[in-house]
This record gives sequence, structure tokens and C-alpha cells, in this order.
Amino acid sequence: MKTSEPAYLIRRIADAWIAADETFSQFYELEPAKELEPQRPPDLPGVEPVQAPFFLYEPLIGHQAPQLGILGIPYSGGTSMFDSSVAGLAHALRAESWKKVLYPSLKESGNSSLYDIGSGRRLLETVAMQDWGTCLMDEANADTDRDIPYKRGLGAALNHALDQQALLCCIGGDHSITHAVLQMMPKSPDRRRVLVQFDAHHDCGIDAIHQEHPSHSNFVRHLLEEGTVAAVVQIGLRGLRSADQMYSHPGLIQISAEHMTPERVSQVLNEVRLRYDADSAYLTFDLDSLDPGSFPYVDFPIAAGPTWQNIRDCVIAALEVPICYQGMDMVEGQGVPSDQHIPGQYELALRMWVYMMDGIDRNRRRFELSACTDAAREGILSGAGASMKLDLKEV
Ligand SMILES: [Mn+2]
Repeated sequence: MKTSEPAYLIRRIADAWIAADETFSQFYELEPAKELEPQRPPDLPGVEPVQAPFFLYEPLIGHQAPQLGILGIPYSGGTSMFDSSVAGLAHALRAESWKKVLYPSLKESGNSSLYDIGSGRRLLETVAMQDWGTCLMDEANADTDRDIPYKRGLGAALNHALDQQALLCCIGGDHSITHAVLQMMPKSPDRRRVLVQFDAHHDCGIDAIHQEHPSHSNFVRHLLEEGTVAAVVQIGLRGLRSADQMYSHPGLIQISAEHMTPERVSQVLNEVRLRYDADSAYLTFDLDSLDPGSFPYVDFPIAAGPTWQNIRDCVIAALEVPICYQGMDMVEGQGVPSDQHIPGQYELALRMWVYMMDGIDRNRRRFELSACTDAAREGILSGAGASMKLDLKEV
């Protein structure tokens, strides 16, 4: 019989810490040890740490520093829907995730992973991630009434991500948070960033009264007109619009729901990368891009959406394009009235989030590796650990 050995730490009960082997068929008692204690989330001003993190997962002190940081932004001040509950999405997904526990690996940084038994894929296995908590809504700290109340927390999380060479993964909130994240994200003036957006709507609305305020329905127009991004690629658009609801801009590229395939997404993103000489990207996923039959819990559903598998494969394709993603978000899902009664469709939203995290981490590792290769080629690797780290950010 094959011998097994402890692979994952599954519980800490007083002085008896329990481990399991790779297949969870044998269990072991471990001596408590410093390197097996959990890494606490960073102490970020304006961010409240959570009691129970995503997937109940905490990396160990002996693991590498987290490279994906998850941040909840429970903000609904940018939506036109009266009484919207979209501020509750991050909590709803977190509560849904507690049903799928990730156990920290004892051997190296990493975890027991998640299996998608539909696709046969194993996800998140080597991803070093950490739940950083939830932005506080800090009305008193907003400089003017137009200022966003989560600015302090988001700014602290972006700075921490930069310090740690980590990617910030935000969960909204309404779609206006994408505008704030992209505006506050550090970017040198000569950088050309592309926004990759999955959405049923184009979010370029024109409204004679409110158009000066970036909102969930017009933030893309603001990003393009301010020049915060060089181009926006929208995927999954559908439905009827009147003439005054249409918008065009040289930097706005659209792939409708009817025409989206992984091949088309790769082709268009590669063309945009070359045409705009883009050197980085940001991914945003509006849950209304899913068909309302798959996920009805959005404020502005549009029917006849693509299949879940098609959207998932297009997200994977977008993250496989050779362009360096610097962050991502998921937005516009509604909150749930009770953690005990989360509708089954939230599993689908969480599943998409898992594919997004898995995909962005593969993208990150690909650029980390190629940066190392480039650095080695240029002969700057020797004794230049710190400066090499900085160079990675500049890919
Ligand atoms: Mn949207």
C-alpha cells in the first residue's frame, strides 16, 4: 500500500492541530508550530478585516506573501436603482464560499484547491491569496460630497498591493467602483492600459442632468474621455437601445453576446494590444453579463445572454492573452437577505470568481517568469533582487 504523509492543515483545536494527507483519507496530529500559524491580513486604514475569510482560507506564516488580495467594496452610491442591495454582493459571495473550504498546504505555498467537477479542472491550487477584508464607508473622510466614501480603504489596499507586488481583486458594489479603482491605481504617464469588460450593458450612458458624475451606467465614457484607459473592450453586450443611448469612441471596441467566442476574444484583444501598444490590462465582470436564467440577482437583467460555459471560456481566453493584468473586479450582484438562504445561483457567481482568480494568477505567473527571463537576458539578475522586483511591476 502507498504510504501517505500530511499534506494539508485542516484544523487547529487547542494544542491538537490536525492535518490530512493528499486524498483526505488519513489524518494526523501535528505539534503547533510558528510557521503553521495563519498569516494575518494586513492592517489597512479604512478596511475592516473579516471574521471568516473567503473559503475560510488563511495562508500559513511559512508560506510566501499573498499575491492576490481580495477586497470587498460594499458601495451602492453609484447606481440609479432606488434601494439597490448591490452593496451586499461581497458578503454574499464570501458566505457562499464558506461551503467550499480551502486548506493550506504543509509543503509549499498553496492549498488543497477546488475541483470543478463539471469541467474536470482543478483550480487555485498554487494561488497565494488572502482576504484583506471590507472597505468601510467613511462619509466623514470624503473631502466633498462628490468624493467616494471608500477612498481611504481602497487607497490603502492599492498601496499595500503595490508594496507586496500583489494584484488587488475587488468585489463590489455597483459598477462605478471600477472607475474609482482605475483612477486610483498607480500608473506612470506613458502607460497604456486596456479595460476588458464583461457586461450586458455598455455603461456609456448620456444623461443631460447627471452626466458629470461617474456612475455605474456611464463610467466607461468617463474613463475614455479622461484618458484613464487607452481602450475598452466590451464583451457580452445585447438588447435594444434608442439612438440617444448609443455611444461611440475610437477607443471603444465591442463584441456582442451573439458574436462572442473565446477565439474572437483572443483575436480582438491581441489586435487591440498591438494597435494601442497596450502594456497592461484590468478585468471587470458585471454579473448581468450572465443570462438572467443562470443568474437573475442583478438590478438590470437583460435576457438572451450567452451560456455560462461560453462566458467562462471567454474569461479564460481574455486572461490568456499576452498582456499583463494588474487587477480585476466583480460587480452588480445583489446582496442576500440571509446567509442561511443563499439562492443556488450564487454558486455560479462564485464559480466565475474562482475562474477569474485562477486565470489572473496564471497571467501573473507568466509575466513574472518572462520578466525573470528578460532580466536574466539583460544580465541584471546578479545581486539585484530588490531592483528586479521593481522591474516585474513594469512589465
Ligand atoms: Mn455594468
